[in-house]
Amino acid sequence: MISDRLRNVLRSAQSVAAFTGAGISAESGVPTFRSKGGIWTKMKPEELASMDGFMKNPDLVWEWYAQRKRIMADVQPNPGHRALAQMERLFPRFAIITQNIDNLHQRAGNTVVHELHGNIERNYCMACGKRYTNEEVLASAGVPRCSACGGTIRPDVVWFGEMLPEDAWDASVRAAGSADLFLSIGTSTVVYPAASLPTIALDAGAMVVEINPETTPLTSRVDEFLQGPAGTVLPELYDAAAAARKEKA
Ligand code: BJW
Ligand code: ZN
Repeated sequence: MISDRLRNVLRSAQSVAAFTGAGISAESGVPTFRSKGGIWTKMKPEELASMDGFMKNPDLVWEWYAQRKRIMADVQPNPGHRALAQMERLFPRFAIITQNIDNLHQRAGNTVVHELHGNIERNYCMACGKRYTNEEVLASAGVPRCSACGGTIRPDVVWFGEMLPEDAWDASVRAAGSADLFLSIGTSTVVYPAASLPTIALDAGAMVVEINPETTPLTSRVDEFLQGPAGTVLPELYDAAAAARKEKA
């Protein structure tokens, strides 16, 4: 399953970037967006994950986030997340670039995590910017109101039409552009600008490996496609990396 070429790159790589999407958390019990049975087979993305959607139907959008906040607070990192945390210790530079908002990489032990689409544990007032914890906003039913100014509170996530956080984006572009090995894991690679990161890595000469049970628009351009669930493939990749780097030492 692991080619000689990949084994050689695992042995020599100084810098690794792992780009993750909803698929890596699927085996923890967090629903994906676009897979079979995913959230958006039932609802249009713009109706839930956009400012327009929130303005038109605040109760529906807030209830969707409240439900996902509860799910994400209860789930645990899976073997895929844990393998990436172990891999961080094998390479001089190792960055997670995640589109996920669920904190599971941090909870698995990764220390360099660039969050492109925000974080489900944070919330802020759209009028005055005051920050709120999930405990505070989930205490009462319905869309929460700011205690300081009465404004509407929203989750600190990136909706369609909104800019990505500049620091996380800049750090992700640097990590993709300087990686010897770039892993694209559990993402459909259809949401931009995040989906341009594998191309940045390819153009800069990285070996790009995709890990997904299904093909995506990226698949035909990667150096290797490891087809399967992240929770199975990533522990195998970690074992191969640990063995290769032990040989080297
Ligand atoms: C497994 C598995 C297992 C299952 N193991 N794998 C250029 C071209 C076209 C459009 C645009 C463009 N540039 C910008 C746009 C517009 C838009 C966009 O990209 N639209 C396209 C969809 C058409 N982008 C934006 O609006 C972005 N902002 C922006 O561009 O700002 C500049 C700007 C400002 C103003 C005007 C114009 C431009 C913002 C995008 C924000 C995305 N936000 C969301 C919601 C976050 C909060 C929340 O969670 O509620 O982010 S949308 C949603 O999609 C979420 C995800 O992070 C993101 C990506 O989804 P992901 O992670 O790939 O999940 P899935 O479900 O799609 O795929 C799961 C995969 O896992 C599948 O492949 C499965 O097979 C696999 N899988 N089991 C491994 N066990
Ligand atoms: Zn306020």
